[in-house]
Amino acid sequence: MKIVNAKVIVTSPDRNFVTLKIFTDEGVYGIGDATLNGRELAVAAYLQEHVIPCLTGKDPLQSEDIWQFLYRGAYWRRGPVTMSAIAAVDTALWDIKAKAAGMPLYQLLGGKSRDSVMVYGHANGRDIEETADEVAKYIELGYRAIRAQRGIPGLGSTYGVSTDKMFYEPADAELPSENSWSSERYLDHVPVLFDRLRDRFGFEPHLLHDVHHRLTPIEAARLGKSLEDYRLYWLEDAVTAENQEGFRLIRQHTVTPLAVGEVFNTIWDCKQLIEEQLIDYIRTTVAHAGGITHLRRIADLAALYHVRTGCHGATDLSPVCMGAALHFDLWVPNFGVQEYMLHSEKTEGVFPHAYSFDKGSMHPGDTPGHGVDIDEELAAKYPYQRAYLPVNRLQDGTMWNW
Ligand code: GCO
Ligand code: MG
Repeated sequence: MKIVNAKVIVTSPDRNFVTLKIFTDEGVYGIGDATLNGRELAVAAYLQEHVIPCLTGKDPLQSEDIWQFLYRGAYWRRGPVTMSAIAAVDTALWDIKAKAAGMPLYQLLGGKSRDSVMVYGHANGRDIEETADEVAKYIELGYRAIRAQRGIPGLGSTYGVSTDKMFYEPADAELPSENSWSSERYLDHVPVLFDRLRDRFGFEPHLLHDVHHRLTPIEAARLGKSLEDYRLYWLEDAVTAENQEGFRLIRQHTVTPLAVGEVFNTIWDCKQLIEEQLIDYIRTTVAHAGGITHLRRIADLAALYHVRTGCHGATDLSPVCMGAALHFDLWVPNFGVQEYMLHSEKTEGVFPHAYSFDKGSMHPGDTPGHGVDIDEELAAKYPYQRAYLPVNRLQDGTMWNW
């Protein structure tokens, strides 16, 4: 089998997505997600100008060699743009391989390790009661794991709190909008939310919370400690993680489980975190961490150190990434949970898929490949729209982490 051609499809059915489609001489094609929120066209150009010319003529079944060729061969290693591009190629090649074998992708990874995949949804509200009512809705829908975020009094807007509850979309403006932040206010208000949620819902539902990189290690340690009684499933992105050692300090002070990694792109970004058992869940996913080939490598390292997976699954990961991630989740022995944010109806129309949701769990489906396709005619109706994630400032105007 030979790769004869590949193309990049940029479409914006309510939000931007970049999709790579690889064609073979046997008529089988594969697709991969290359979406990098707010930087979409950089990955599209990387693929178009620097990757696609190298693919023609290669055997698509040699996905490992192609991965190494693109990673080692670029000389310039790692980075979100490069790794998203490599991920898209890798996902498309696994799609081709599984289609050629006539099997769902999870069978090629080693078959299923569970019947279905537990997912968590996002409940958010401007205040405690609104968030609690949202949690109740998710419980009614059958979710067993729910992330809860609340607005913080005195702050105009807060990460994770949307106007349209079920479709949270942070890339909300043509140029970055500005949020304001106070760690002091936040630290005072979050424990009260979880106190209320445990009081109303008991300890049966798994509750999660995302700090979105806002705290320093000592502040995160304090938050983790003050949440211990509410037994969170995880506390996510408590601090920025360029400095992996920062987690050591948090770990020394709290038994609240820690998750991190949605912005990581390689095993090198989490090596120390995993080997020193500074985290409990690794959030890397297919589209941003080098595809199935590399994600599997991260998961295998994590398994040695009791770290479980919790793949990122926000709306800026396309259904192609979601489908591929669900195959990975169904197989991976050290699975924890999968994030699932609903895509809009328009997005669902552009990306027909075999995966399905039932009572808080998902299944990737059994069609050959990863089971997600792209309707190119429909995709063409939604041209790219520039959209940025917000930026964040402290109340005195200092730039902070969004
Ligand atoms: C999450 C994430 C997202 C990110 C988004 C950025 O936990 O789902 O934090 O909401 O903010 O993916 O592109
Ligand atoms: Mg997050």
